[in-house]
Amino acid sequence: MNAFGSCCLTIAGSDCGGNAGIQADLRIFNSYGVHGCCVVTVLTAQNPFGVSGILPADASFVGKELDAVLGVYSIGALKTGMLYNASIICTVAEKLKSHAPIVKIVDPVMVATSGARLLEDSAVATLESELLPIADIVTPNIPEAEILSGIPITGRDSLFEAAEIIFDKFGSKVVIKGGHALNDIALGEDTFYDGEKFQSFVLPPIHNPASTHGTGCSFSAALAAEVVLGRNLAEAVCGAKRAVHESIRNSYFVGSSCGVLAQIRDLNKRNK
Ligand code: PXL
Repeated sequence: MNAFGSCCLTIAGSDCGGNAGIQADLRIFNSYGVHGCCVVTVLTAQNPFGVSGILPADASFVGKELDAVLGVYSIGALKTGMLYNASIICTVAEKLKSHAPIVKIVDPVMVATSGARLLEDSAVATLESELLPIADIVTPNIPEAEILSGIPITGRDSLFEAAEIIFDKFGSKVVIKGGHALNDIALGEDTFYDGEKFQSFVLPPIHNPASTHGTGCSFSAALAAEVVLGRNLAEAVCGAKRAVHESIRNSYFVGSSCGVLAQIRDLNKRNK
């Protein structure tokens, strides 16, 4: 940490329901006691049952937001979430290229749990060619890992192979989030590959949580906060997993059938 202290940046979409996107990210940064800057890429109209509208910002405006924060705030780590289209991805990648010391976590957000497309089909190639090569770590779920690696994941062997392919293709470390049980992979088992070895992280399953919407966003935001607090990537994956697990375990209802992840106080203290 430098003399000014470090903060985190999220480059992501807004979820008006407050479950996912920048709202989830800022909630997590706050839980860690870390200041969060937020570059908004798109507005979404949504609730836990579906996305009814998507309004992307002009890529040039996303560039202005980035110019306003990069170099002024002491950003130690950033995460990208919903980027939606190729021009926003190109702008983000171009601006970040000259900020090599910032640890870059790319959450390759493609499809919402509800099935809504959060990345245009045509933008997947741009994500691969422009942004992933400058990522320090990429955090796909299993369907996203299948797309990035180009192979189907049916169990542990193919999961490990997909992680290796992603590392070899983009040169970034990988954590594949296992939100679903799959043959010999446990429910919620996360797999971290740093180019040399695999580490699996498993916590006890949580039955009937009030909500899991926003857990992917929360995980990558927690990774950024853990990194800014001085943890290496393997420690950060472990800490972020525990943080998200606690949020799910304490999730609660704020409307009829409308669950939200819990805000956990003092995650930084818990992880010391
Ligand atoms: O969980 C992926 C995600 C990311 N960002 C935004 C979202 C979602 C899922 O709905 O709405 C803004």
